[in-house]
Amino acid sequence: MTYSDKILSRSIDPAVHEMLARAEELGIGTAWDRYEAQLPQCGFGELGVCCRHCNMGPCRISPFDGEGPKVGVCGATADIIVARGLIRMIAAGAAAHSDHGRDIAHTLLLTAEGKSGGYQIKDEAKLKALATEYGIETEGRNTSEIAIDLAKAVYAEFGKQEGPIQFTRRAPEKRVTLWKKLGIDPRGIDREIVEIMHRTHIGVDNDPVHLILHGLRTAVSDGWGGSMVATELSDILFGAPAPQRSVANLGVLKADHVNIILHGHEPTLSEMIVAAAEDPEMVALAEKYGAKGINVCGMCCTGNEILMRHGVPIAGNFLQQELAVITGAVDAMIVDVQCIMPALGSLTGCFHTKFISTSPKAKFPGAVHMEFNEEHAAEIAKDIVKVSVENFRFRKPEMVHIPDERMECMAGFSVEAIVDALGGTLDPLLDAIKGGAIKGIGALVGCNNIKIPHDESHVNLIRELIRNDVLVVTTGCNAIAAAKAGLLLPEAAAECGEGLKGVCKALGIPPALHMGSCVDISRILVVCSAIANALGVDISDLPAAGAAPEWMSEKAVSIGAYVVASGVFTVLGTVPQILGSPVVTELLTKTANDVVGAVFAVETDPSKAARLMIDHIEAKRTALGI
Ligand code: BF8
Ligand code: SF4
Repeated sequence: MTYSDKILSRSIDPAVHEMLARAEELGIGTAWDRYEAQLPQCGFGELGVCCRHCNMGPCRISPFDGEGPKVGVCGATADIIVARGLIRMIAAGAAAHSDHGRDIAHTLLLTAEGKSGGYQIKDEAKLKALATEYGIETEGRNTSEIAIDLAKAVYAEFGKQEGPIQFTRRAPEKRVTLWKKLGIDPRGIDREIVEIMHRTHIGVDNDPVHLILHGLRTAVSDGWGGSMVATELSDILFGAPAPQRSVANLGVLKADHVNIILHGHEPTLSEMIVAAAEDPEMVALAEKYGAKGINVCGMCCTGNEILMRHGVPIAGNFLQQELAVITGAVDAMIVDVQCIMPALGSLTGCFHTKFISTSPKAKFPGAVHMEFNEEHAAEIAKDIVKVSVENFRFRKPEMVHIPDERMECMAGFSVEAIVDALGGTLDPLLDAIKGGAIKGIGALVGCNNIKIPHDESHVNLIRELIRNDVLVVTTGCNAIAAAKAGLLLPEAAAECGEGLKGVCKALGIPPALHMGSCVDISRILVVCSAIANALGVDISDLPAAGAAPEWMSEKAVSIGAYVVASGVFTVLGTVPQILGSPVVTELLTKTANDVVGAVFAVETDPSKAARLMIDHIEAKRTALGI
């Protein structure tokens, strides 16, 4: 099949090409068409120099020398407006991750109290280890008692007025001392987010550097707080992930099965749906309607969660959500929160697909709302699966078009799993880094962004890094792109430089390790911290670099901010809306180095981005004398 240049320019994924052609054939528009309709996008917005923080505005600052206003009605400059806008993005992103963490803490508490509907504590060893970290007595106490105390202690992190947030103390001592010195050691998670909203109200904090520093403090409360809570407590409830083989891309949908897609973020829902779909009663119902079985597939980060823990196939990443529906084979698209396009409402209206929203926090036009709660989780999950299975009857075979594109992958490299793969300690990894077989670590994360070809930067950047002996750890939509490209297989070692190839072959691991969903970037922080501690240095001294090659969400802004605040140089592959402020741009791309020991770079070309990361890694190696 040959495709138009327009289609080929939108993605590197053949499944996407095929489905975009199908969409054209059906006369259906997608995010790519809506993006084109938006062009040209607002130049003031692109530079971050418009403000709507009060009703004397909207105000906008002219970027042209000598022409147009240089201040808003209140006197806010471009620097103030950009800094305020940026940290409001951090507030939203940190809120999203942390509210997810809060829900998991709530589920753990209900489960420990015997009030949740169907959850169990799967990882008692992790429960005890975390309880000990929190100073909770474990000797002679039963699981529920320990879990109640831990859940309450973790729950309290959100509403705390004074710090520290316990997990921040996992960072190397030097880092914590630096955070304290800079005044960015976070207090309570909610407190920091609220303070961003307060400081960015008209007439409060009008010092761009002071604003950004508080943005970093809030971001740290996300990465080492809310996100880490989400990850760690999910492991207690659902088990710490271990390497699993599975399959990725839209070809995981099956024409002869009921297809259920789980899209969103919180494993509290997806875990229960996966279990309910295995219920013999539901399977029998599917067979009654003529299906061969129930095929549950994931999408986006909740897909990553169930891929890592159960090997559930993953249908795709962010920009594939509409394309999944256009296959005509999805009987239900079940969603909770985050990264779910409202466009799915009208789109599912063109097909038989049931679009089912479940979160008390998130409703969508065109969706059926079946509200989920943890107290009756198993029951509700079964109802949702039943509705999905019953919808199979209405599938129109002539509308079914599933691309024959699927790729094997290996996912589930939690910190515990990495340590296991290394034979019980991180030493072999340290030795490989010191000896130079592995030059360093590249942490690749983040979304898809319609502004650049889907998956192209993700995949090219990973290829370039592994070719240069940089071990890649990946999460979120980057991990899904890697899975589809075959880079999460031990066989991908063939694409590596000689050093990394040898390590992958000896350990039987892929050169890109799938560490989970976006909240699981906290796992990357834990690994970095462990390596830094083993070497007796700070995270900023490590031969490590981060990248968000196709980022788009506010969550990604918070991630970038806490990764840099943790000392990791980070390359952004899409341009942030800050360039209208010389002060903020200079701070984030240059002076931050003197403050937190790391900066951002913006580089849209993946081979140049790889070069920046490799140069950084080489420089850190030299400084460490390795
Ligand atoms: O939390 S990488 S598009 S799905 S925001 Fe969203 Fe971005 Fe994907 Fe996961 Ni993360
Ligand atoms: Fe304009 Fe200032 Fe109001 Fe923003 S806060 S809209 S810059 S007057």
